[in-house]
Order: sequence, then C-alpha cells, then structure tokens
Amino acid sequence: MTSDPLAPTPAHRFTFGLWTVGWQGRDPFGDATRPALDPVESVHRLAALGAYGVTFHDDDLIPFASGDAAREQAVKRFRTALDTAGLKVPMATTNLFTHPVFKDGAFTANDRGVRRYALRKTIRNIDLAVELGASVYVAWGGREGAESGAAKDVRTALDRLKEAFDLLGEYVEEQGYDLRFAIEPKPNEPRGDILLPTIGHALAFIDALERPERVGLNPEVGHEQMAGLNFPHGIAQALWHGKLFHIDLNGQSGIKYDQDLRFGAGDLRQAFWLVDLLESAGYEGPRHFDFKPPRTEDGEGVWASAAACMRNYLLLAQRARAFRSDPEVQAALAASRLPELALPTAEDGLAGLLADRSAFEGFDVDAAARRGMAFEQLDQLALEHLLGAR
Ligand SMILES: [Mn+2]
Repeated sequence: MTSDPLAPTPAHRFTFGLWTVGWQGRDPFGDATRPALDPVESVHRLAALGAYGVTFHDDDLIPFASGDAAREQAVKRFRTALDTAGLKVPMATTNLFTHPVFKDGAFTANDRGVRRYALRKTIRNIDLAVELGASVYVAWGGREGAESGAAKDVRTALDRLKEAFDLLGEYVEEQGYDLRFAIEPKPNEPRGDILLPTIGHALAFIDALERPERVGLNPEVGHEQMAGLNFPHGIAQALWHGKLFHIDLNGQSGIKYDQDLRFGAGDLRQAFWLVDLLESAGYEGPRHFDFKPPRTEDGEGVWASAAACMRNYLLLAQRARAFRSDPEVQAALAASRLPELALPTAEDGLAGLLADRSAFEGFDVDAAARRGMAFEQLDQLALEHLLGAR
C-alpha cells in the first residue's frame, strides 16, 4: 500500500457519477467529441484511481425503453463489475430531463399523465438503487420550471412537488427501505427558471413535507455559484439544519452557464473554505464529484480530470489542516474575536440583558466602533497557506 497522503483510497469516500466520466461532450452547439463509455469500464477505471464508489441515473445504466431482458443483463454486468472492483453505490437518481416527454418537467409537469409516469419511473429506479446498496436518492428537478410567467402556476406546482415527495416517502417507508432523499437545487439551465433554485429555497420547502426527516439536500458547488451565492456559507447552513445528506463537488467560474469543471478549477478560494468546512464539521457522507471533463479532452484526458478532482480535494484538505494548526492563525482568529462569537449573547437571559446598564447606557459605542477586526491579516494567512507559502 502507498503512504502518499495525496493518493486517494476508498477510505476518502470519493465517488463519481457514471454520467460524469461518461459525458461524451455533446453541448447545445456541438456534437459528441468522445465515444460512449461502457459503465463496466468506468467502474474499473475509477476503482484503479482510488475511488470508493459510483452513482447513476437509471438511464445511465439501462438505456431508456430497454426491454426486461436487456435491463436484467445491464444490471447483472454492472453488479459483477462492482463486486470485482470493490466499488460501492451510495447514491442513485432518476433521469427526468433527457426524454422529450419531460420537456415541461416531471413531478410538476402541467400534464398529469407525465407526472404519474415520472413517479413510476422514479419508484422503479428506487427499487434498483436499494438493491445495489444506495442509502441516498438524489432528486434534481432540472426541468421543473418555466421560461414564461403564465406557463407555470408556481404555488400549484409546489403543491404537486410536495405531493411527489410525500408519495415517494410513503413508498420507501412501506417497503421498509433505509433510504433518504436529497434535493439538488439549481437556479436555471435547462429551464429559464427552476423551482427550488437555491439551498435556502429547498430547506424551506422540506419543512412543508409530510416526512421532513427523510428529505435533505444535495447541493452542488456550481449551482449556488451560478446564482452568485457563497457555496461554503450555503453548506454551513445546510449542516446547521442537519440537512447535508450528500454533496456534488465541481468547479465554476462565476455567474454563467453551468460549467461543471473538475473540482479545484473555477473558484479556488471557495473550494478551500468548502474543504476546510467539510473536514472540520465532521461531514461523513461521500465526496461526490459531479463534473464534466471538457469536450476538448480525449479518453485519457477524462481520467486525468477525474484523478485531479480527488487530488485537488486532498491537497485542499492538507492546506486547510495546515491553516488550522498554525499557531499564528490561532492567534489571528483570537485577534478577530472568533472565540467571542461562540459565547451566547445573553447568558443572563432577557431580564439580565434589560437590567445590564453596561449593555446600553454605559456601553462605549465609539470605542467599539473604532476597534479593527483584523480580518485582513487572518485572510492573508489563509491565502498563504492555500498558495503553499507557509
Ligand atoms: Mn452542474
């Protein structure tokens, strides 16, 4: 066994979607630049790189509209590959966006028949997910949205979305499955505006469900950044609510189309704070990469890109550990009064606060206003650790 701390091993729990390394590079302006990849080959290549597991949409594994015999054969080959390579399937999801039938959405399509079909397609793949050992089922509602105002009655569509999650929760409970759902927010693309566009919208929605304990989040780096939001802040709030069931790691450069760059590309500083947070908060779920090797890459470039996702995570984790254990950083954190933020504001209760003349009448507002926060020194220390200068 290798002792290289930057060599990924299954203990790091790195996972990849079959659709990530398997992306053929087809975009709205150009055809595929790479041949289709056999899921069996992906399993073996990912295992060789040190991954822990793979995830899939139903249609990644079993082409849409396959007959029963073809379905059985595809699952059997996949399962044999998993067993041989020692890879796990911690998560699965449903493709409710590629086929034209889902052009107006799935769980919130205006057409009731499409909604019922979408639920049955999902339930069918939930059975397979559980059979393969998954404990998280992701729901990305890419087509649940609209391009124009009157096309979607959003309040009614949210009723239908709640109905869908309540029915899926009921099914999973009836079957006795140990499976939780993770909603993946995204602001737009492919729809002009997608329902549950951010972590915050999804958290509020989950509270309205019949089984809120069974539903959490699968936030994706690029999706929040497409909305101009701070991803580590969103993840911190998801953790605070106990709702970080899964995570999609990738890279994004600001507010533009969904880039799905390899992890570490795009906004490197947010990637640093994200890894610092995940590692220090004790997040125990898979580190799942949902990226697309750019269409400029050939087959070998795909695996180089996948390997780099894991290496960048481990590099950032190493840099974050060095930052946290540096005595100068600890002094800078104290100078910025981070330990003070951890103290309750009114341990003495409301009565104590109201009776405390030093809290208001005697409080030296001007002195407090003059006091610098020393955040620049603290942030520079972080940057120097990130750049390897310390
Ligand atoms: Mn994405």
